[in-house]
Amino acid sequence: MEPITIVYVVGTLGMLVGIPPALSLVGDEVGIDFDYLWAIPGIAALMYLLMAFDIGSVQFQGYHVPIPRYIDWALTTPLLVGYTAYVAGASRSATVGIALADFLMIAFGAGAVATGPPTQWVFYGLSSLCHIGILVGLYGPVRRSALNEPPSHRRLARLLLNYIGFLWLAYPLVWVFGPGLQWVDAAGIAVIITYLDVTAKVPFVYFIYRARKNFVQVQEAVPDDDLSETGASESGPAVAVTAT
Ligand code: RET
Repeated sequence: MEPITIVYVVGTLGMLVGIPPALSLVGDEVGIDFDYLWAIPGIAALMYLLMAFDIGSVQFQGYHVPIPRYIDWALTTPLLVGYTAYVAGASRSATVGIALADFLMIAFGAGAVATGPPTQWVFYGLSSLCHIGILVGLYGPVRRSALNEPPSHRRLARLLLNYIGFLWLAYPLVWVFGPGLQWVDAAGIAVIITYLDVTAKVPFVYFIYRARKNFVQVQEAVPDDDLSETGASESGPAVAVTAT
């Protein structure tokens, strides 16, 4: 088995870890809808499996590029930023706008990887502008709307926001030394990206899973008060509503 195959198998297994906690939130009456959270590790697991079998990879400028990686990013990174904005209580338009900017970032990134210099750097610049737009959106309107949320929501929103804000900075950097300048070969890049992808997705799902009880109390019971520290978390939404 080639080393790169092992890397992608490990990536697949890593993503699988995120699926059960996300699935457990489907249909939960938690006042906030996490029904599609499973798609983040789910789509990634599938795409990593394809990469493990080297399905859908192409050579661009003599560089090995797995197309499933870009399909994964195009579908799941809008979900990551979209859910972050949603948890922060951002408006629908802000949430959709930031998810759209994210999709464009990946689309331009695909353009960058498919072309050679100098065009690739134009696409790289456009993609980076979208990335900056996402960061401005997250640290501007999204963070501001989180301030109006109950403390437990606000804490989770801030965690997700900073997690995305910092971790994602690695991607454009890695790209420069990989497909961009080709100083690091595709196998080396595969290791780094797999590590980053699993780190970007699985803990993200877990942070939400870990905070799930807060949503029941805050949404259903006392909207303006933080009861997350009272420990009355086992009652569930129906009881909480009757108690109101
Ligand atoms: C590219 C290259 C062009 C410039 C920029 C990029 C940014 C990519 C990002 C990807 C994030 C991926 C994640 C995957 C999770 O599994 C396309 C690399 C700005 C930010 C979080």
